[in-house]
Amino acid sequence: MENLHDLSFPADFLWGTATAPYQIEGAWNEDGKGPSNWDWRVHNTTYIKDGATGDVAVDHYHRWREDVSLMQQLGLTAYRFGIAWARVQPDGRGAWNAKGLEFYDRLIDALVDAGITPLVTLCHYDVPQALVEQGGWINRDMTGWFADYAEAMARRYGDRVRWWATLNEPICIADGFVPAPDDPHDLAAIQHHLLLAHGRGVQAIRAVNPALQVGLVTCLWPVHPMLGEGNTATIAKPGERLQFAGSAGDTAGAFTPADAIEAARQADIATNRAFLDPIFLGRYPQDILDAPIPRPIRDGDMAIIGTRPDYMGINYYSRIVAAPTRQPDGSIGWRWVGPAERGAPHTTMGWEIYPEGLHETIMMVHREYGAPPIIITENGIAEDDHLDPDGRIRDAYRSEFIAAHLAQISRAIADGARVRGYCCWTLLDNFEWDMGWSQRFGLIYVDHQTLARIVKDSGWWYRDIIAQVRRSSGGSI
Ligand code: IFM
Repeated sequence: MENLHDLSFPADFLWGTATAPYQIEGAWNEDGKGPSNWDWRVHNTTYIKDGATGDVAVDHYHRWREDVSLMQQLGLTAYRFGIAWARVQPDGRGAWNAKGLEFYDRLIDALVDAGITPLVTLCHYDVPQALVEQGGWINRDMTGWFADYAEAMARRYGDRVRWWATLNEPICIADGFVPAPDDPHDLAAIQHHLLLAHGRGVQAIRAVNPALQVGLVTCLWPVHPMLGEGNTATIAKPGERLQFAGSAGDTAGAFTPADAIEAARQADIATNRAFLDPIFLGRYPQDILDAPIPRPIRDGDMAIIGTRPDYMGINYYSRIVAAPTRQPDGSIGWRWVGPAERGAPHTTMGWEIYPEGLHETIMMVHREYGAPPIIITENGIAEDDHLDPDGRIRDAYRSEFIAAHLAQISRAIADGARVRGYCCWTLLDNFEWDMGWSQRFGLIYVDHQTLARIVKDSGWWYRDIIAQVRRSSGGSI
């Protein structure tokens, strides 16, 4: 376990957990909620492991009081959750659903009463299915519908909610679009419209109240190039990620170090810079502008997209190790070399455990995008948790994972980064999208049959860490 005694966090640091509405709420068709794209996906496709659905999920819609009470027991000072657009506006346009709006009123009031700062995400993948039937994110009008929804939410809840995020992980929203677009122009449109919706959402919320803090949440990965295969593979070290120790003339297989560096550069653009450059610099990376399929950019779009956010929400889970591949036309492409292939430690999601990458990612955003305030909006680990006969879940690996990542955040703060909070993914074991119920990420164990909640050892450990930091003046542990 990381020695946490040397770590230091600001006294007002937000200590939270994060969830997403589809993954926890259930009540998919109750109290006037409209169907969402995820309701459609789970009921009409075979993508989901074991045919699982979020129809009931972990029943947070009915058990929210118990869940807020658990947050209090953990001593959380923040809670990041999402609004299900189809619950508050069943068709995504027009009439609002009073019962849905009141559900979030009650939840927010309970959080505020408990001294827990709410952080709201407007779209964590799910949108009203009625809008998908009009093209969804392929349709440019979606950006206006989203801005109207963002404005209405800020009007309704902005008196109690200061922290807002427009979208969660636009890269995943685009990838998960169902049915997958046949026409690559549609994919380019989805990607552009998501960013435009973000920019219009920021402007709409700011117009309601400029004091509200609005950001985008994306998953970021440091990318490290890899050359060679098996035992002879070399991964360029963090901080030297555009260089290999060997001479530029070294080769491994058919590729040169320059090829590996090019592969990593491409992966970095596709996963990180495709989002960071537009929102902070107001322009797409040149590779995207030069791509054979153009994004449908109209005059004025980039200024809207580049409306500077108040903070950056970073979801950090792992790094990408990218190896070069040869494209049919002979040019270099890239492939993700997973940790199992490299014999590196990884979680049940198949993601490498690589805490140092969080420091690298934070510092990259800090240095290259004008030092924005940062919230770590997700970070966590899925493992095979077991409920022991004595009723405990002994998940020391989860505490170790979180401790190692907190150490990297503290290091980044010491290096000047403006990190304002940490939301562990996730509060409760929940519905992990296409992987159904197979992954347990929670600080709280959920019995899939009874939906009973049991705080894992890591949950109590997190409570103790939060308490220690908050007790000590200046935030040192
Ligand atoms: O469960 C997801 C979450 O919805 C978005 N970020 C990654 C998590 C783990 O896969």
